[in-house]
Amino acid sequence: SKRLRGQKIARNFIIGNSAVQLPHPLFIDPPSGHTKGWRVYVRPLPNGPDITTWLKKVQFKLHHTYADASRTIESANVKDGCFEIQETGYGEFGVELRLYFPTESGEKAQYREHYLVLTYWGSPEQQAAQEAKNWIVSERVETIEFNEPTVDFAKTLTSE
Ligand code: SLL
Repeated sequence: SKRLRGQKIARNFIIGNSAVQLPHPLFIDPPSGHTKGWRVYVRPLPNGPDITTWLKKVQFKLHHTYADASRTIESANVKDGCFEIQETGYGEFGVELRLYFPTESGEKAQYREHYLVLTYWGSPEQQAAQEAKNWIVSERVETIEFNEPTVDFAKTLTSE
């Protein structure tokens, strides 16, 4: 469909991970040697608009030590509007994310990277709180820009 000449539409969302030290009730029977349970995700801002209207699929590429390193989540299958992979392991690495948009938007996939944080970080007080709760979170607000989107995709992007 027609494109919005000279216009740019930006959307914000979150890319991040949570992690726990194993053993942990959310991660049953981890393989031997796995000391961490984690989730890596793409999700809306707190109380922010749904992102599954414009984000159709996220491919997460994990470290090659994982048997099936490429994991894909479709918007039709997300829970709570959050594209997420859950795993266990022993070490940190950069997760490559490929974000896909509706076919009819004509937008190419966009790449992002998230380096997993599985160890306590920040001030001694922050680290003590993470250890006490056995809960680590590392996330950031990410911006995505669409240059001269189609009129229809622009509507999708800005509808809430
Ligand atoms: C490290 N440079 O050694 C990193 C590599 C790789 C993590 C971390 C695989 C688990 C599995 C896993 O945790 N890989 O074999 O399923 O710290």
